Amino acid sequence: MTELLLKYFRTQQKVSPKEKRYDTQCPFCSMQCKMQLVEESIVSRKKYTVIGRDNPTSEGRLCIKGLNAHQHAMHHSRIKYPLKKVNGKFVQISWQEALDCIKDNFISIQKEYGKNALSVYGSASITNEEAYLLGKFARVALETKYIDYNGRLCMSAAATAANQTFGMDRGLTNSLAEIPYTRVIILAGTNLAECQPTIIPYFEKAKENGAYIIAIDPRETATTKLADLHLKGRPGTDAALANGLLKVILEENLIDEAFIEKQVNGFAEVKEYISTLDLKEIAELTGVPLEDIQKAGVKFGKEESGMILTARGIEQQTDGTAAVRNFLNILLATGKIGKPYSGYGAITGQGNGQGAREHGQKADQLPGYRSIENEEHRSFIANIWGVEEKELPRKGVSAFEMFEKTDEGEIKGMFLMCSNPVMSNPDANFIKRALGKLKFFVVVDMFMSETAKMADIILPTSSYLEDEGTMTNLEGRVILREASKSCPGNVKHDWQIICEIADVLGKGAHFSYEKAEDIFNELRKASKGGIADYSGITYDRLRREGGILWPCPEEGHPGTVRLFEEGFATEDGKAKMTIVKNKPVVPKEKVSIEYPLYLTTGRVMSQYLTGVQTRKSASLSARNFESYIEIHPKTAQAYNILDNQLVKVESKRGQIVVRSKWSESIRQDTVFVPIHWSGSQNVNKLVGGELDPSCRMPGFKVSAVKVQPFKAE
Ligand SMILES: Nc1nc2c(c(=O)[nH]1)N[C@H]1C(S)=C(S)[C@@H](COP(=O)(O)OP(=O)(O)OC[C@H]3O[C@@H](n4cnc5c(=O)[nH]c(N)nc54)[C@H](O)[C@@H]3O)O[C@H]1N2
Ligand SMILES: Nc1nc2c(c(=O)[nH]1)N[C@H]1C(S)=C(S)[C@@H](COP(=O)(O)OP(=O)(O)OC[C@H]3O[C@@H](n4cnc5c(=O)[nH]c(N)nc54)[C@H](O)[C@@H]3O)O[C@H]1N2
Ligand code: SF4
Ligand SMILES: [Mo]
Repeated sequence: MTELLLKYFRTQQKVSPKEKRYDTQCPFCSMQCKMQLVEESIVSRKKYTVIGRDNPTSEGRLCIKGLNAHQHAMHHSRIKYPLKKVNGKFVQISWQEALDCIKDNFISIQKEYGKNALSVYGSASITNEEAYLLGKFARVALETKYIDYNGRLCMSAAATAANQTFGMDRGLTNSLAEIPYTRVIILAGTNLAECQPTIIPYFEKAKENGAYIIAIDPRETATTKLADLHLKGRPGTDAALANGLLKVILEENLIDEAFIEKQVNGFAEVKEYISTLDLKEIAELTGVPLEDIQKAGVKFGKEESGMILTARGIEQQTDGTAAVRNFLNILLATGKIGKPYSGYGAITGQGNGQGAREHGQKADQLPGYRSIENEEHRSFIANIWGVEEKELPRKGVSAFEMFEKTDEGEIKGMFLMCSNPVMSNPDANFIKRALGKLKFFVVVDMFMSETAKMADIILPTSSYLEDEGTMTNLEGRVILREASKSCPGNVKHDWQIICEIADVLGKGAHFSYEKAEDIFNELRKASKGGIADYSGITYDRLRREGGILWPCPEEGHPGTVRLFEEGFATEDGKAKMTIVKNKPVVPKEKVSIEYPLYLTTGRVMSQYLTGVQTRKSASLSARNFESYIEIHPKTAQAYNILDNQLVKVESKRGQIVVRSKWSESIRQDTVFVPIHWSGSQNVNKLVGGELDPSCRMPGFKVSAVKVQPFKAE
């Protein structure tokens, strides 16, 4: 009998495995690496293999997160049916029940408290079609001014700085293909080796070709190891450091006078201001040795081509916009933009961090990077949406400020799609309190995130394997994510969910689409003539050409690879330099006797953002399964903290408990905690809610904390 069974199984195994292949893109970072998931059915088991697919950006490479992304998408804890909280517990309900409940609550809240009592919180991990639709949903279906999204915590400083300086914001002014040929690169507050790992070969090639790399980071990271010079500055002092670099460039006369004359406004004022600064003071303030500031300034100024790339290290500050503008001042003074192998890049974070900031999820924005306060823009979009211009709401407030409005009682209901603000916003204890005051809270997610737990209704959504649509990667390249796997259970796509709610609210006529492509075709019209013009891009072209860099105003237009070759996007075609003071307008939290250390926060390679997805992956969690505090051994010893010991970390706002990781590679006055773990390890319990006055970015990268060994009470 056993023999027979064994024989049966052997023959079964020999049967050629049934194989399915799904084309898609990684759901995580802005590289948007193209991939294929191969599903083999072997007896009762399914085996998954992931293959990188060639494309102009990641060139077929994948990192550890992409290789394991399917583990969360296939995870048993995916929410597959709508859920409603009844007496504190979630129960499964039908879509009809969920939609009716949302309709009743939304209508009664707006009747009692007015249209703006409802709010929408969006995301840069959804497709362009969905981001566009969510903006339209807030303005047309809910008629509320309150919409913003998680990109506010991510790209807002760089975007505002680029808009103010160049008149437009596209993350990279050049394609990645130019990086290998540039002569000098400044990496300011970016850890791309861990955060966009498949980008690294571009920098390795640049190094092979002799490029000099300067990294600015208070820690040594996989990225700073690529650098020839590491400026290990004190957190939050990057604006001053940039002034130092510019001072060296001016003193050594390494400026491009012809370029400044033709293309730049404000140079004389900036030069005048810089002449009043003292390099020694800057060295002291930043903690970067004077010789290194001089070396970096001379190197950047002297080379004939150069690029500056910034990321959240310098941007997630209460002077993030100013800090970026100051680095742009360096580019402009040296004429290193708008020509081959020279330019700027804000390394975009989320998968659709670029596209999702262009088409109307921002509080003050309409599609195509239009302004909701500009009469012409309003009329143009109102016309496309089939509503009256005067019916469109005006601008609302930023992401964190929406929670302040919730806490104050002005916002009573929220529709949240694809974000986990209980973990990702500053002052997590406050966010939880504010969300607790909502009368009605709807969350659209794949999982029971820390935020979803607080919802009244959870709507289950599709993953990157199931949901087709376009994403715009860090280069500004619009690409089509082909996703064809069928949805599990009763899951629907984000765009379908938006349309169905609009329909029960009586606005179905404005939200009638059969497929994502229909929404894209409307987005194309809505973006026409705007800064982020997608009107020449079609799904057919994306399939044929593999991706198109915007602006692309005509179907015959090839897309725009390098920006600003013929001047800037400002009225007079000139870029604007501006004076940036060493000390920010909104003072950053200072260390004190009570809170003597700077805390900065960020990422590790194997985990993604609030970890809701990556913590579900066994392979990724095995690499980093809990949070930690990176601390210099000398600092640790001063506070009696051993290596690998639980540590209580406290700020004025809260406390967390994480394990110590001694490391000589971090500054002695600074500690680092990653952002991916929840509950008592949620680092945002420590971070404050002060915002950059220009872009409303929180200061995630500087808080004052104290540390001590953790003792169970
Ligand atoms: N593995 C992984 N990859 C990701 C993500 C992820 O969660 N995990 N998230 C994605 C997203 S949404 C984003 S926005 C990007 C973020 O990408 P990055 O901005 O590169 O990542 P961070 O780790 O937040 O910060 C970058 C570096 O800034 C340094 N830093 C901290 N404070 C300062 C400072 O005051 N000045 C300077 N100069 N540097 C400072 C940190 O030490 C860190 O090494 O990554 C994307 N890719
Ligand atoms: N202290 C500190 N805080 C930070 C940062 C920092 O550096 N330091 N970085 C900030 C940055 S740059 C960012 S981008 C934010 C991001 O922070 P969040 O906006 O909270 O981002 P995620 O953790 O990606 O949360 C996404 C949620 O949506 C779900 N989800 C995933 N895909 C989909 C989808 O297609 N549709 C729907 N409906 N749901 C989906 C996931 O399961 C998850 O629960 O965090 C910010 N917070
Ligand atoms: S996380 Fe980023 S670099 Fe890694 S595979 Fe995904 S898209 Fe590519
Ligand atoms: Mo981000």
